[in-house]
Amino acid sequence: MERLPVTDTTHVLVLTGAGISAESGIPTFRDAGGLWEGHDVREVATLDGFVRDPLLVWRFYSQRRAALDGVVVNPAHHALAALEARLGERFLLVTQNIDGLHRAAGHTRLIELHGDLMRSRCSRCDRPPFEDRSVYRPNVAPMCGRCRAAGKDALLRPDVVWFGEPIDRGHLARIEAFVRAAGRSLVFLAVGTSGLVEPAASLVDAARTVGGHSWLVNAEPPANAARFDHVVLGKAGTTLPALLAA
Ligand code: BV8
Repeated sequence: MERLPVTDTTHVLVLTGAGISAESGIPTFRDAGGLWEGHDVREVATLDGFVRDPLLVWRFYSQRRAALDGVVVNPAHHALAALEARLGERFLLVTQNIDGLHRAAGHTRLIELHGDLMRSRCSRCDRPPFEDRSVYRPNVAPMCGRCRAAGKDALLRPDVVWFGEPIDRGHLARIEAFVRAAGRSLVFLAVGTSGLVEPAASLVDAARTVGGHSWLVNAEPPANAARFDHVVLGKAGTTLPALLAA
């Protein structure tokens, strides 16, 4: 079994997608066939979709909150947390997942690029996003209490990044700074992602630009496999612990 080439100067940037949580029992987007109640997920996970049918979108996110009940981290999450403990500031984890499992595994050097399923925010006022683990009843779309107190009606929304919405610029700047500082000592490792969603899918190109090496661990070859120097096909729960063994 190959080992990720980690020396005492290597900087490791990791990108994870739904595949790393699959062995914790969370269906990936592809497994679900990309549909939700007959709708294309990319329709449901958009602001337009939310404006058009907030109850449908809240059913989608409430069901995913309910499905997290009892879900635990798997060996792939633990292997990445051990790597962060080993590398410290020479490690950065970027996840597309909103399931919170990397935080549960103990990561502190973590960027949740697409937000957090267990956080909500007002769709109208600027109150800060807040923890919200509520599984709302199918015919209830939650409203903002602060707006109501001001005599206004405003829906709460999940604090996630929908298709067509911008990624937090601070997140992108932090990733860029890490890649630039690492330069040729960078190893980029993508795990469990189909490489279809931007801008996450292009991180591999940023790694190549600075002369870094790129690795992919995935159950099957994804769309952007050809952009990686090394592709390790297999389940993350078994492949990653071996690849990252000290
Ligand atoms: C933006 C929300 C600009 C929360 C998500 C350039 C080209 C083309 C399109 C675009 C582009 N730039 C922007 C776009 C549009 C769009 C986009 O990328 N569209 C795609 C579909 C073509 N991107 C955006 O809209 C982004 N915003 O760029 O803004 C902008 C700038 C200024 C002003 C306005 C706008 C925002 C993208 C974020 C979308 N939100 N999530 C939620 O509900 O989750 S993305 C959502 O889908 C997930 O978060 C996740 O990221 C994605 C699914 O991808 P994966 O995680 O890869 O999961 P998937 O199921 O697809 O694959 C799993 C893989 O794991 C598979 O390969 C499988 O084989 C593997 N696997 C399975 N089991 C295992 C395994 N591997 C290992 N072990 C296993 N056991």
